[in-house]
Amino acid sequence: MFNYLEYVREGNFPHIWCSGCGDGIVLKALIRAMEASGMSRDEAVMVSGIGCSSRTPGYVDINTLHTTHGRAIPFATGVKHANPALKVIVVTGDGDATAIGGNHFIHAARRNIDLTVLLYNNYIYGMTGGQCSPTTPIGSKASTAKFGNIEPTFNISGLAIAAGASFVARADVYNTKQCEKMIGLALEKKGFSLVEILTPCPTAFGRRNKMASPVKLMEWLRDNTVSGAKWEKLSEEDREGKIRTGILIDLDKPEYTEEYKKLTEKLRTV
Ligand SMILES: Cc1ncc(C[n+]2csc(CCOP(=O)(O)OP(=O)(O)O)c2C)c(N)n1
Ligand code: SF4
Repeated sequence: MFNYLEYVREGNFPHIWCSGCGDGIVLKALIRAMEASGMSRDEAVMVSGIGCSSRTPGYVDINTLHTTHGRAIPFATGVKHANPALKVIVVTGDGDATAIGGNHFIHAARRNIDLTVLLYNNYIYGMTGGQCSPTTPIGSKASTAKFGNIEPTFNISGLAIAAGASFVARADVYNTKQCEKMIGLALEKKGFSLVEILTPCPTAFGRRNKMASPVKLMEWLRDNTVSGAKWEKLSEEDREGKIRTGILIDLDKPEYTEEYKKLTEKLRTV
């Protein structure tokens, strides 16, 4: 029997997430993936910024850093660079990683630094009450878009691929098995790995968009996501409006801390 309590800080419960929030489902998938990977908890470090999703490290009993809004990736880069043997996991939100922290996200992917980034995409700023983020769909309502958002959205996974990440996958909390699997693969991968995880925010997003019930949001995920194998069989027409999940890219490329080590060793012998 799996003992989740070994991985959590019981003293920090009950958690602060609203009922129906998907963040707890990601937490469970992450714990299961960590256990399956056989990683040492002493050698794992989890870093987050600020947001509902960024509360995750508060609940996990490994080395954790809760940093400033948008700055999880630079803190994590520092940790990894100081001790490349560590397994460094970043937990971030769509606002945290692609708005205030957008530049850090792009450049960590470009450097291909060995971080596992779990980006909880709930299409909104949850913690501060529902302002638009760069992933809020066109037409959706937000506290900063009372008449519907007119801004085009970022394709986060596409952005990471274009910037140079070696592993990019998309998952959603309706398909928990796939979510756990994608996190596990990202943990194994050397290089910048991203799992963009679609997760419902019934409070700040759902209520404004006729999906106040968490069940509605879960049904939306079920009906609008298509995993890799099924996606390949769909016609262009049937793909319209659907979101592809599963592995989107998996490449072997030079990793930053290894390249840095090689360079310092070379210079030492000159
Ligand atoms: C420098 C700075 N600007 C703004 C804030 C306010 N703030 C805290 S969390 C947050 C948004 C978080 O949204 P997201 O990253 O999407 O995470 P979610 O809460 O949806 O999980 C903002 C704007 C802050 N803490 N610091
Ligand atoms: S506001 Fe949204 S993201 Fe934050 S805990 Fe509530 S449901 Fe989750």
